[in-house]
Amino acid sequence: MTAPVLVPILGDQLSRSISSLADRTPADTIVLMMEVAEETTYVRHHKAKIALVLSAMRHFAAALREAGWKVDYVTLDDPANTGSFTGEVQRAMARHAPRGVQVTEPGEWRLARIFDKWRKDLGVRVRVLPDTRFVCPLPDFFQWAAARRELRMEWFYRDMRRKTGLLMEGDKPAGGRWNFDPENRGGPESGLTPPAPPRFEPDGLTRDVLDLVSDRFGNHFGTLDNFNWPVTAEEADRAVAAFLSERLPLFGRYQDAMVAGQDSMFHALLSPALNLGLIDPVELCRRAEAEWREGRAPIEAVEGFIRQVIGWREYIRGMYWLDMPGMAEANALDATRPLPDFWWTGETRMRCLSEAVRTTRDNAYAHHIQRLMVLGNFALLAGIRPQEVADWFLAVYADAYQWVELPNVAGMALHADGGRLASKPYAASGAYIDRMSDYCGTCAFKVKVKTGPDACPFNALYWHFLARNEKRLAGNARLFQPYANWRRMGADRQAEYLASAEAFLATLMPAKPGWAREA
Ligand code: FAD
Ligand code: DLZ
Repeated sequence: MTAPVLVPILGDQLSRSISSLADRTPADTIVLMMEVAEETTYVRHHKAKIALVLSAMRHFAAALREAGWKVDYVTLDDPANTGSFTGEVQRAMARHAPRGVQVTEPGEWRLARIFDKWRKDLGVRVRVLPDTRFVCPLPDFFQWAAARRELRMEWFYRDMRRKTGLLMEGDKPAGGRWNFDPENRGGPESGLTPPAPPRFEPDGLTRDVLDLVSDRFGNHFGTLDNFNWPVTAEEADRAVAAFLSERLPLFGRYQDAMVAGQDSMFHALLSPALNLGLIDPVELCRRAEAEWREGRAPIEAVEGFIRQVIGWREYIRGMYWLDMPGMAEANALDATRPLPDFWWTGETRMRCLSEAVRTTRDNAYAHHIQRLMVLGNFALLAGIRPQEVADWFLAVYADAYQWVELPNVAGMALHADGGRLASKPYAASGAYIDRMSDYCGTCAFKVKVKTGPDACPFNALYWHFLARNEKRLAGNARLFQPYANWRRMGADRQAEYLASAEAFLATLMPAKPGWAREA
């Protein structure tokens, strides 16, 4: 009998179509799946994120076995577990004496470097295959980027529409426009009650994992009480069906709206399953397109959704691999303030922020506008060090892997990349949050008050941010009007704003070390 090929499958490679298995047959393949301490703690992930990944891994292994594959599965509580991918691959090599190792490229830079070492050190041929679960192969993205001075998502997205044929009529965009964003800016309306997401009752495998996580990671951020993520492709399919029929029609209109206590609004809640590989993104978009073509959802909702998946998600991934490793260190605005304690405790009188931290703790989820315009906006205006913000985002969300988290944090939210990803910083005062949410009415701070101890801190922080970054940002054409307003307001008013912002910033308590990474 010929020696087998060892195929390690990582926790976010749970797709039956994964490239590392595509040319293999069960007869001479050993699939290796590894629960390892290094992955569970390289940042101290939210308990629900660890539970999701481990439960989905165990279900995937069971499905592979049922389909006839030999799966060597190392559990976290195996006494011989070395705690690292490299240690576990070496142990598996001793067990199976494979003739080669075949693996799909990883989603994070640090693991790509580890795979490079395997190529040198393992003593057998190591094939690293492209991850084909994206519309845009990385070499194509690099070529696209090399041909342009400005790397705007909009142009990339149109290419992805042409490539997939999604929402196309020949070479023209369906509905006559590429972009329906202007129709997608609805604020919260009173009495808005989005349908509850479907329930996924934990089965035996998930219950075992929940017990393991609460025993072993009880001191990590977050709760397991509301664990409700799909952990198999079948459950993810049910989540897709529920989204398409119940929430997609209003997804566009309320995409940017925030309502206290409504943690998911009309969002898809599909990013955890998409990023694990339980859903095929193009197939998902084809199903969304059918909702429009068959008259069940309006074009603005469907276009808005498809833009997120084949536009933003693909573009973000391309930017990550294009700009790493520099992206992890980028700090174009020289932001040095430590992350405030309330990002972990939720204890702040700012209602928008306490709501965003609460849903994050309860669900390992916050929707996009909470991440961008509440948390991200606060970190941008307050000048929090990007690496601390990135660690927080990587730790707390069920969908967070560095390839998708970091460009969103460093590029989109914090402008730490100097504007490579977003043509202007997403900076906003309290008025924006008031327009797009129902938070401000019962907030301890007053959104209409501009300065002083009762004023919404976003108001003065906004001008503080513009003032301290004037040399860097005043030349940005999209900030012409805000800077004109700043200059027109006169020295006394400017000084009031700056003093008010400084007084607020002085109240921020830095987070204790050890929340996101071992102290
Ligand atoms: P919906 O709003 O329903 O959108 C549908 C899908 O579009 C999502 O499932 C997601 O796959 C995709 N999508 C939408 N926007 C983006 C985007 N900007 N980047 C990539 N994909 C997008 N997304 C993650 O998957 N992981 C992260 O770690 C992550 N971190 C973020 C950090 C910040 C600071 C910001 C501003 C955004 C981040 N996002 C991240 C993007 C986005 O907020 C989430 O994808 C979205 O909230 C997931 O919820 P949903 O499935 O309900 O999405
Ligand atoms: C996120 C995560 C966690 C918490 N645990 C594991 C694990 O034990 N084993 C595993 O294979 N993968 C895990 N993952 C996902 C990896 O961290 C992920 O594959 C990399 O971050 C690359 O995106």
